[in-house]
Amino acid sequence: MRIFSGIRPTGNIHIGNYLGAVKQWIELQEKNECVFCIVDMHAVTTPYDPKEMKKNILEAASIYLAAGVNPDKSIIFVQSDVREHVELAWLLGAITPMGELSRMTQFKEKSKQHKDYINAGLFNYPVLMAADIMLYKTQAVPVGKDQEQHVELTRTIARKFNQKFGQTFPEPEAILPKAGAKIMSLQNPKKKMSKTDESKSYISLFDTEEEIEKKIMSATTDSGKGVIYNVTKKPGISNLLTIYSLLDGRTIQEIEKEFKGKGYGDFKKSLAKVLINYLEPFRRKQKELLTREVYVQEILNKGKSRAEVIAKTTMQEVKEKMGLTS
Ligand code: AQP
Repeated sequence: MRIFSGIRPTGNIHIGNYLGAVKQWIELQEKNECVFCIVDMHAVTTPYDPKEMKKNILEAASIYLAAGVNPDKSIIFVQSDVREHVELAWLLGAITPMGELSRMTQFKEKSKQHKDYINAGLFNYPVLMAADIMLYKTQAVPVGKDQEQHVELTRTIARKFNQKFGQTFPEPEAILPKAGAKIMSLQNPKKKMSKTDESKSYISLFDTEEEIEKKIMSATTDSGKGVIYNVTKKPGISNLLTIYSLLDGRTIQEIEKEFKGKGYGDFKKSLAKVLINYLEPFRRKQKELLTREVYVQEILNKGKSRAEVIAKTTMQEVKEKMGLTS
């Protein structure tokens, strides 16, 4: 299968991004042809600092590598390096119904989050995402829950294109992890963990031991006692239990049993330890990779060349089918 997925270089990649998306990539790359993109053109649709962009892109690339993406197997590249993404997005925009775009939850949420930055790019971002996916004739897209609706829209766009211009694109499926598809904010467990939120609401893959401890100890918990999984009554503790179980490998029930009769404090201290140990190799590899900028850049250059071969072939076909000169 051809797989495509990406992350916006908008800052510190957190355990939500890891558990929702990246962790799946590592398993999928073993048996599939994977294309992993750093989607910088999506990052400009919400407030950002241009001076930070290059750093964030290199950091994202080093995170992919530190997490275990194998550049000899998978294609790793930067979206803006392959111009066909934008070209295809424009053409797909012409067959995307406005009504479908208006329904997108991410647009509504991000418009609320950035009230002074509601732009047409943010509204159109699902069309660019569809182009990212379709350019590689992708069959499956490993993502977190928040992106499921965009993959569904991509299927609609692919179907419309095929009906109008002849069979060209597969209708891609979203692959969601069984658990961890929506890790919630540490400060507000009713909201998803997000890298553009305040730093104490997420655990970055590269937080120091002290930062992890502080963030977990100050995470919002629920009234009452008992380390019990109940998303409706105890959303805070349930979110922490999900993270604990995914990193520690034990089931939620086993962890509940261990903390029976104990308080939130004991549970949080233990979770902080689990996180510190789990993330230690990331911190180490990331530190090393950040001193090897040339090596990381070479991987991105190679990825660009490999991605371009596929992208150019698809664009040629699309233009021919749409009656445009190529
Ligand atoms: N909280 C989450 N739980 C599980 N998966 C998540 N993802 C994001 N948040 C969670 C998944 O991570 C991948 C990359 O996401 P993105 O960088 O493209 O942007 P996003 O979905 O908007 O993620 P953030 O962290 O909330 O970033 P900002 O703050 O920049 O908007 C996707 O597969 C996503 O589903």
